[in-house]
Amino acid sequence: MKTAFITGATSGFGKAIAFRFAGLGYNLIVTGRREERLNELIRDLKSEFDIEILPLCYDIRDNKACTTAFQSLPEYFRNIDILINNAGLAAGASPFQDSDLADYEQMIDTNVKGLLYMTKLVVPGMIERQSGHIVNLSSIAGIEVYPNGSVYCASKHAVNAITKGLRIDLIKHGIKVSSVSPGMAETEFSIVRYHGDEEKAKAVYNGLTPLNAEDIADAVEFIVTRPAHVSINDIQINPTQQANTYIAHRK
Ligand code: NDP
Ligand code: 8X3
Repeated sequence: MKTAFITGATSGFGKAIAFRFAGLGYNLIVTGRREERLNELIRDLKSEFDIEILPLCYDIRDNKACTTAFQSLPEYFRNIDILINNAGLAAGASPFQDSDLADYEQMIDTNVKGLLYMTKLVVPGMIERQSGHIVNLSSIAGIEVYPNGSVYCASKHAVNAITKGLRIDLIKHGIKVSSVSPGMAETEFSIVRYHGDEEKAKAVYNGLTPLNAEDIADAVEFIVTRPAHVSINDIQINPTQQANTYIAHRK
């Protein structure tokens, strides 16, 4: 049985991807900071699927915690076939000059440094086995820059650069590196971005049907189920009512 390591599986895309991979018969390592959510996820997955699942509860911004968690993996879970670098967030939506440095640090530390920490830990095993697949959750914000999103967009531009760079460096080891770049998707993302203000979060999707977590799981499933000789570099996926980060057709 193959093993997938999914970061940020306590909510949104990561959770949907965990269920999708369970359905594909993968053993799973799932991560997040909220222990109760992880326990709930394990319970729900176990009740539906006959797979092995290991929860790892840690803050991905903390390299030491990433390393300790990774080193705690039992032998059975050490051969990671797929790494889904999904944990991430936007914090705040204000002009650069009005927003908090702490928000910038949280986004860079999670979306960029956390992704690097996990990739650095998982890649040596993939090189040893000369196979593997890394899928990074990027964003349309990695392609375009929009008002009040400079640092979130910067973090996702960095994810794209890392994705492309890894693809170049790992090509000789038979390791695929892909990304998914969604537009607006309704998860806990906007609640987190607006620091818990559910009204503001809801308003982001006013008058349109956003993507949902299952749509992203569809894209990830497509990416990881291609034949060995096919690499999907990126899937950019938007709601039908969103042309780009500026133009949304709201009814
Ligand atoms: P959610 O807020 O629903 O989920 C985010 C996940 O990331 C949670 O499981 C959370 O777990 C985890 N996470 C956040 N910070 C940390 C941390 N410091 N340490 C460990 N885990 C962390 O958002 P989405 O599912 O929507 O987002 C998933 C990814 O997709 C992100 O990278 C986001 O930038 C990207 N994305 C989202 C889009 C959207 O519109 N929703 C569109 C494009 C990209 P916990 O809180 O338990 O730690
Ligand atoms: C999340 C999508 O448009 O809010 O990455 O940046 S967007």
